[in-house]
Amino acid sequence: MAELEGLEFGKSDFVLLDEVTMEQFMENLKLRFEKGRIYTYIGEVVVSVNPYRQMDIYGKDTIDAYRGRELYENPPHLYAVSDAAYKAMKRRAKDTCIVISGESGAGKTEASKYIMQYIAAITNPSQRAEVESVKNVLLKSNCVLEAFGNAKTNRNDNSSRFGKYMDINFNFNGDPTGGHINNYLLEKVNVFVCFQLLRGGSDEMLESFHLQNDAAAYIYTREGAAATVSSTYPATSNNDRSSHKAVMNALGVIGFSEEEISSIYQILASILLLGNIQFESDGENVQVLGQEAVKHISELTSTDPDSVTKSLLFRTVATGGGEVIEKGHSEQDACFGRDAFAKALYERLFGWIVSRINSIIEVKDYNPVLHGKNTVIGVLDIYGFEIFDNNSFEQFCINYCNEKLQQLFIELILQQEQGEYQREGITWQHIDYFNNQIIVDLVEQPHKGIISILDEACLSVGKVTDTVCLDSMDTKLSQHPHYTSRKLSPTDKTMDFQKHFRIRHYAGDVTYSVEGFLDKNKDLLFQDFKRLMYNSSNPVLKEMWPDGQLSITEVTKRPLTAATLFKNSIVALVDKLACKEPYYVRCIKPNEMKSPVLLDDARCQHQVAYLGLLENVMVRRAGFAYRQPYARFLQRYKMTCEYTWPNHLMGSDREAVEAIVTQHGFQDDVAYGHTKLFVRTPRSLFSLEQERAALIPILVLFLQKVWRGAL
Ligand code: AD9
Ligand code: MG
Repeated sequence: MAELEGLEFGKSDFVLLDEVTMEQFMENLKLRFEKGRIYTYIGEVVVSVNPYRQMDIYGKDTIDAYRGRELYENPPHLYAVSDAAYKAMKRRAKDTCIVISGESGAGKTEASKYIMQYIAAITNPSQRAEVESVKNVLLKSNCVLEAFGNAKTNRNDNSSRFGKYMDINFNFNGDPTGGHINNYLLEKVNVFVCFQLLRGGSDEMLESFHLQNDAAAYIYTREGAAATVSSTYPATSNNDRSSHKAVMNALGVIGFSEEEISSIYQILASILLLGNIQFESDGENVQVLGQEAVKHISELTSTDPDSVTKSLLFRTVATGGGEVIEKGHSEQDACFGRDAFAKALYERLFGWIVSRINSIIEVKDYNPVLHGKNTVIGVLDIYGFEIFDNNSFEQFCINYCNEKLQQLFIELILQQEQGEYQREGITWQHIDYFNNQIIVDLVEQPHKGIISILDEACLSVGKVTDTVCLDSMDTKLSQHPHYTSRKLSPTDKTMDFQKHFRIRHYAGDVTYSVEGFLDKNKDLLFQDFKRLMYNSSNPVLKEMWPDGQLSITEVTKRPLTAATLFKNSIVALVDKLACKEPYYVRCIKPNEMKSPVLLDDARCQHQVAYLGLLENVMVRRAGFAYRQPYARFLQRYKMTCEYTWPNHLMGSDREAVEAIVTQHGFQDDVAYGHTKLFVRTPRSLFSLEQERAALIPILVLFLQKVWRGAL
C-alpha cells in the first residue's frame, strides 16, 4: 500500500476544508501543487493539476498499490477512480464512465491515457492472447487518433482538436473484449497536421506524392511553418521519422490494410496540393492556375483531371423548372469551394478512420447467454469551457456542450447522493443548487433557442447576414435573463451593436462575435466535390463519400446544419453517459507558460469557478461530507480510542465506531447507515485525523521496539 499522506501535504479532499471559500480552496490547491501532489478529491471527484513535468507516480508499483483498493486507502490518484469505476463495473455489473474535463492544456488527454493504461494493466492477468490483442488495438487507436486529430496550438503543443468518447467493453471476467469510439466536432482548420504526418515519411514517399519536405511550400501550412520553423519544425528530425513509423505501425497493428494506409496518405497529400491551387479571372471566366497540382491531385485521388478542374470551377444547379445547368464560380466562390473541399477531405478522412477502427474493435459474436453480461466503461476526453478574447461559433458549440455536461454532473452527483442515502436508510435533505437548464434551453430549445434561430437564418432564401441573424436573436431572446447584446443593453460599451451577443453561462459571461456564424453553421460544400470523390476509382475514397452518389436532382433535402448535427451528437452523448455510473476528473491548467513550478492564482481561480468546483464541494458537504464503511473507519481510527485499540470486543464494527465517535464527542454530527458511517461536517473528522497523525510516530516507535524485542 502506498504511503498515506500527512497533513503537511494539505488536505487530500476539499470537503475537509474548514470553510468552503475560494481562498481556502486555492490555498490547499497551491500547497499540494508545490508539494508535488497533483491530485486532490472532492468526494469521489478527482481534481488534477497539470504538473508540466514527468511524475514518478504512474509506474508498476503505483498500479499495484491501487489495484483493488478503496479510494481513501491511498493518496488521491487517477488510478483510484479508475479502479473504482472498474470495480463497480465488475462487482456490480454496472456500466460506468469517467468524464474528464478542463480547458486546453489542462491534462485531459494525458489523464485519459493513464486511465486506459491502468485498466489495461489490471485486466487479463492470465495473459490470454485474444484479450491482449484487444487491449493492444485499443491503446494503439489512441496513437492514431492523436496523430490525425491533434495539433500544436499556442495553448498546447499536442492539442486534441476533437472531443473523444471511448467505450471499452468487458466480459463477465472483467477483461476487455472490444470498444467503440465517438468523436465530436473536429476542428477542420487543422491542415498543418497533414504535413506533420507526411514529412516523417521517406523521401521516396514524399516524391511519389509530388511533395516537398518544406512546410513553407504549402499555403495551408505556411503560416504554421513561419511560426514554428526555427524551433519545433526544422528539417525532418528523427522524431518526425519515428512518429511517422509509430503511426504506420499502429495503423498496421489495428488492422488497416496496405491499400487503406496508402489511401490515407494520398488524401493527406491531396489536401496540401489543393491548397496551392490558385484562380485567375479575366473578368468573365475563371481559370485554374496550377494545372500541375490538378494533375497530381487527380492521380492521388484516382479521379479524372478534367473532372477535378470542373468541380473547382463550376457548380451544377437544378433550376426551378427541373433543368440542370452548370454555373461558373466567381474567383471568390472558387477559393471558398477549394478550401471547403480541403477541410471536408480532412474531416471525412478522420471520420472514416474512426469508423474503420470501430469496425475492427467492435465486440463480435458476443452471446450474453453464454458469456454473461457485457459491461462498459466509457472514457470521455472533451474540451472544457472556452472563454477567449474573441469567441466564435466553435466556442459557442463547445460551451453549449459544457452546459449539457454540467447539468448532467449536478443531476448525477445529486442523484448519486440521494441513492446512497436511500440505500443506507438515511433521511435525505434536499440540496439547493443552480440548475442551468435555463441556459441549455436558451441554446437548444426548438423554435426559440439560438440554434433554431441560426438554422432558420441559414435556411431562408435570400441573403441573410450574420447581423440580420443577430437582430432576430435580439427580438426573440430579449426577455431571456441569460442573453444580452449591445442593442438590449446599450450602455454596455464592451460589445459592438452589429456583432456581439453575450450568454451568461454557468461558468461566466462569454461574449460571442456573430461574424461567420452563418457560414460555419451552413458548412457548405458544393455537391460537385462529393460526386467527384464518389466517382473515384479508389474504393477507400468512394467509401468516404457515399452522399456523392446522389445526382443533383435527387438532392432535395438540405443537409442538417453544423450546430444541429453537433447538438444531436451531444444529446446522444449525454443519454449515453446518463445511464452509466459516472466518475469525474476535473483538470486544471496551472499557468500559461507550461511551467512546473508556477500556480497562477488568477488563472486557477477562474478555472475553479467555471468548473463549478466550489459548488461541488458545497453539494458534497450539504448532506454528509464524509462517509466510510464501518470496517474501514475502524481500521483507520481505532488507535484513537481506548475501547477499540488494538482490537474491540464489541458485537459489531458499527458499535465499535459508535464508541470512537462518542469518545470524541461528535455523536450529533453523524448518522449511522446500514454499512457506513456518515459525517456531516468535516471538522469532526479532521480532529480525528490530527489525533491519528500525532499518534502514528509514537506507534511506529512502539512497534519498532516490539520488533527489536525491546519490549
Ligand atoms: V487540449 O484541450 O486537447 O488542447 P488537454 O488534452 O487537456 O488539452 P494534454 O493532456 O494534451 O492537455 O496535456 C498537455 C501537456 O501537459 C502534455 O503534452 C504534457 O506535456 C503535460 N501534461 C499533462 N498531464 C501531465 C501529467 N500527468 N504528467 C506530466 C503532463 N505531464
Ligand atoms: Mg487533449
